[in-house]
Amino acid sequence: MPLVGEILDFQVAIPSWALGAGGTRFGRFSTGGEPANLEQKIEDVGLLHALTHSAGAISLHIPWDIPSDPSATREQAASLGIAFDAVNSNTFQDQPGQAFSYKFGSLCHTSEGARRQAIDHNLQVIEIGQQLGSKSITVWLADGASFPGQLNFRRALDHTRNALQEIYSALPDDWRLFIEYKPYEPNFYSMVVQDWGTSFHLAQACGEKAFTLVDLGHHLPNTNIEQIVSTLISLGKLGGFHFNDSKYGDDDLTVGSIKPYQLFLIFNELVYGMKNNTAGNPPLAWMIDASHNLKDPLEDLLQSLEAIRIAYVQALLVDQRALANAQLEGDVALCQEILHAAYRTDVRPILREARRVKGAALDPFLFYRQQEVRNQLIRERGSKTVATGL
Ligand code: PSV
Ligand code: MN
Repeated sequence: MPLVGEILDFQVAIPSWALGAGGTRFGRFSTGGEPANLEQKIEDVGLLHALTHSAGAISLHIPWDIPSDPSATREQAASLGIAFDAVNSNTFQDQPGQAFSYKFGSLCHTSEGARRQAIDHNLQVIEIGQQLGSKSITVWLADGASFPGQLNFRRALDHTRNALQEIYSALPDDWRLFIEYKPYEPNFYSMVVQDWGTSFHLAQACGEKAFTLVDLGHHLPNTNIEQIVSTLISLGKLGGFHFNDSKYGDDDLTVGSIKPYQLFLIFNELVYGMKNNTAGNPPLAWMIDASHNLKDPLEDLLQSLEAIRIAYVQALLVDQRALANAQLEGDVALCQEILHAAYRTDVRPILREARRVKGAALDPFLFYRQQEVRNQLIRERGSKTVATGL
């Protein structure tokens, strides 16, 4: 079957914080059987990978996931075929015993001591990542202001740039630095790294191993994300992706649950960009960054993994030559027909075949339900377990 080969190597990292039931700021409803420690989180990713053969990596958040014995953690992951994707730093929460508070920011803070502490934390995250075999760090900053006048924009950006440059200078040669952006939340008037342009500027100021990371939920409604993707790849500065879906803001819903056509259009630009990679953009880091409080988190991740692969295969089906011709002719209706022909193709048999080739479950979601995996986890781990993290 065509295309099966192209998707066999397509792996998406699972974030450690999506394995437990998520919450909103109003409530959290445990499903039971959630992983209570790093070992159990890796077990869960191993299960997802065994079922799908598409979740071969985990992304850790420090300090939520500090390994007590890194080589044992590494061995456990390797035995399940799991690699360590980007490590994520956390300067958006205060930790017990820390000298300075991040209430008014971290890398942008007016206090040199707070900035130093946040930089040192990122350096420690790189060290932990090195012990595990990660090759990248993702920095997302909650820094910003909720009221006009609270922050001097220019000074905040200068501090952030200087701090990121210092973190970048400690980056091992074979590592990459990903800089995430977000227009609002938790700050509601301004965020220091508010958009892809600011992230791009910071990545440029750091150097060739620094890249912009696009989180689908980090855009104002109706933003043309596929166009951002196209621009960043053409500049050679797209580092990776955090997949989720949303109706209004950073809703962190299951990938493809609200706007599957947008997801397809994004993949169309990714596929086109990577096949016409004139700026030498390195391979992208793919990760799911979704979490909410209604579904079984593992079922939710299975649905997200499937949605990502469906959009990817559909994008591979776009007749790029015909599309280019139709664009040359100014045949707008035909351009739409070509995109829709790919988008409306049922590619699930291709995914099933890819899983069969790799010995994974033909229908992972159904298998998970039939085997009553959640009940097994509840029996093993208890019904009141609470995942660490968000
Ligand atoms: C922030 O909204 C974000 O997308 C960043 O990637 C964080 O690291 C992650 O969510 C978890 O808080
Ligand atoms: Mn994210």
